[in-house]
Amino acid sequence: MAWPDFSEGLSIVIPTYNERDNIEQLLAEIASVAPQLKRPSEVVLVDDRSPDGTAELASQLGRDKGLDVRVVTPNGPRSMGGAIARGLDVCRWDLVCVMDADLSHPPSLIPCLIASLDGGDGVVASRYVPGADIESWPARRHLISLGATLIARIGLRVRCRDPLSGFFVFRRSFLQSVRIRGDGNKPLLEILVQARPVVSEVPYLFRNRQNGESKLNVRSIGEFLGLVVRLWPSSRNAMIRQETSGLSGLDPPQPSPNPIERTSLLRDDGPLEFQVGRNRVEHAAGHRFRLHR
Ligand SMILES: Nc1nc2c(ncn2[C@@H]2O[C@H](COP(=O)(O)OP(=O)(O)OP(=O)(O)O)[C@@H](O)[C@H]2O)c(=O)[nH]1
Ligand SMILES: [Mg+2]
Repeated sequence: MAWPDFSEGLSIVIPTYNERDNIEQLLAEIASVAPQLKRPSEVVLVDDRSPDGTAELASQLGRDKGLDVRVVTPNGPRSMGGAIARGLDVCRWDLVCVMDADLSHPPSLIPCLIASLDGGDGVVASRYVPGADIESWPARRHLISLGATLIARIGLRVRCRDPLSGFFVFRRSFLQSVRIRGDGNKPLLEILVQARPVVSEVPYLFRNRQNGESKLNVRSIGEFLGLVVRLWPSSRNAMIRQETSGLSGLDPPQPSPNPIERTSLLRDDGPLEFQVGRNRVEHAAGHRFRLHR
């Protein structure tokens, strides 16, 4: 299957905890991109009882903006990864996009992510492919992210360049073979290691959060390392399976095919929907896409 059918809807799964200061802009941006999706869509906001009233505000804003916003409030301990796993369980459509609420992930990229699915298993919005950039991260944050990314790529032999991205598109039917636990808060890594999907990566401009507090702390780093240890046997087993089936599982990590190199994405009324500038990519919102080989 190439381009997903327009009669098929999209579920956008967003974990939230104390995102009151970001939720209005986020939902406004999703509402403004909705016409380009040309398909029904719902927002599944999985909120761990944020004390700042994120969930109530999101429900209200959904009604005001005519967006289908469903707030899910899990029981149990607060967990970003657990919230995403729960969202994937309860969403209505097969096609799902997972993203953060802190405006680091631009909703204007969603149409391009869906277009890039193009017969693959998933699409990752990537900070580490040519054309991508990260805005206003302190050096320490860069170091932590790069270190964790290298641990995941080399230790677990995943080929995706940004396996810790929180912004990605998959089909839930493809994910049925994966048990996403959400421990370590990196569900994409769980998918990449356990299902070995074919994914494309789309570059984007990651913006550091402007409002609200980061939930990244020393404990998150420990939980991530725990996840790597848990996934390690699966990564070895997957490699052995690939070896015995004649595939080159022991190759060093390779970049995933970049959809911009692999296909050309054309706007109906003009050239590429990306403007790739000096080491950064701006996504031009408000255009219709069609896929061209
Ligand atoms: N439901 C739920 N959502 C969470 C939890 N922790 C974080 N989130 C949400 O997960 C998304 C990512 O969280 P962030 O705090 O931005 O973590 P990060 O993106 O790894 O780190 P920074 O962007 O550097 O702050 C945001 O939408 C948060 O609101 C949680 O315990 N439960
Ligand atoms: Mg964030």
